[in-house]
Amino acid sequence: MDFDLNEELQAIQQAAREFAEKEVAPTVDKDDREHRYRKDLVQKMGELGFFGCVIPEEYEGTDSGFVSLVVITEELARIHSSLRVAMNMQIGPARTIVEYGNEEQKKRFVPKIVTAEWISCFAITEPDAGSDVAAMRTRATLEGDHYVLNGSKTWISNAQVADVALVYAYTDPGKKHHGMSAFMVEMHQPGVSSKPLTEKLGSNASPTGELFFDNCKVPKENLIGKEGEGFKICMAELNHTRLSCGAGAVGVARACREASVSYANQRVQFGQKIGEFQMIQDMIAQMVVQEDAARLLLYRAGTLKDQGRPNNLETSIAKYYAGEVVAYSSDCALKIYGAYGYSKDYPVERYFRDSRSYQIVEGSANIQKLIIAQDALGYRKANR
Ligand code: GRA
Repeated sequence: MDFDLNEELQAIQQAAREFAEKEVAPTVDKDDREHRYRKDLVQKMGELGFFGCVIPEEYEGTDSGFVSLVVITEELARIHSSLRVAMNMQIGPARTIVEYGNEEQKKRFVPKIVTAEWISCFAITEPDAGSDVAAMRTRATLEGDHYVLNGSKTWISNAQVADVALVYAYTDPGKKHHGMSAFMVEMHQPGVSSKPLTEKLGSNASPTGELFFDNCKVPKENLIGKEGEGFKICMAELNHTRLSCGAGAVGVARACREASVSYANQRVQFGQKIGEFQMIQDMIAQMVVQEDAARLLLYRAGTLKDQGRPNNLETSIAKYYAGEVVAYSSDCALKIYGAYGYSKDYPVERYFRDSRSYQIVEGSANIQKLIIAQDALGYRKANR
């Protein structure tokens, strides 16, 4: 097994790093403080092909694969975790349409999402349906040549800036999860409205909001897959977005490790660099090992996806572990920086705030553990 990135992946990594360091880093603190969504940067990411990595070339993708998705997302999140979210919002719907949509839908939606001409999002969560996806109440009722969508979604990244959304709703609630369906919904139309959510702990430059559908008409042609396939499609989408979410966690963990190493080599206390104290070394060693292990788990899951092999279990393992790693690393970074870590003068307080999202989004840490443990115990196979 080869643990080095091949030349193509190295070039992609270099391009993503250059973009993040040159174009994102200069304004990252200001963007975070001012809660500024940088559509211009998202569009630049589109131009650079970042959103096309798991999309075939005929739909404006680069088809460089899921490992490249991990590589790109890590580089972005290392500089600004909020931009990691943009990867999922464009790639989640685009890839889902590639996998489950018909030819006409692929041609109509995918190129515009991949190039970021359209900002997109996906809408699963509702006030009473978080981990329990099947508890959603949004309804889509077929009336002639269109569905009528009613309901509301919450905690939706990009809700207030999106042009299109992949929305999950019940077409036949009596059938429970077998009665759920997936739709592409154009956002600039009567019956759709949004509202920003109150201030969050982190991910400040990534907008989050509520979506409301009030007798919103969705053409029949916008049903993705078949009626009743929504739950399966949703799980498949999450299985991909969890990978780049894990990669975002590793990016932030790496930023914590790099900052900690640098500070431990500068800060002098008791007549020596604090890096020379073994208790600091303990933290540095654990940060290095955990970051490395998380990245390898992500590469494994990405490789399985690229090979078209089952990977739900490996993706959940990688996503779960990366979320734990970034929580630990950001905690260590704060301890190593001491009072300066607690101040807004250094980026570690931002890393700390952003890090917390990774144990929550795209299936919480407990949901990943549930998937992993139930597989191990033989109750329910994760890979299907
Ligand atoms: O046997 P069956 O025909 O009834 O089918 C069952 C099962 O086999 C049925 O669904 C099937 N199924 C799947 N099919 C294909 C379950 N998992 C899969 C799969 N991976 N692929 C029902 O199964 P069940 O076990 O009874 O379902 P459940 O109790 O609802 O449990 C499923 C589970 C808990 C794993 C699921 O609901 C889940 O993953 N929940 C977490 C929800 C989540 O991840 N939400 C994320 C929201 S989006 C987000 O966070 C975006 C943030 C933005 C950002 O920062 O990135």
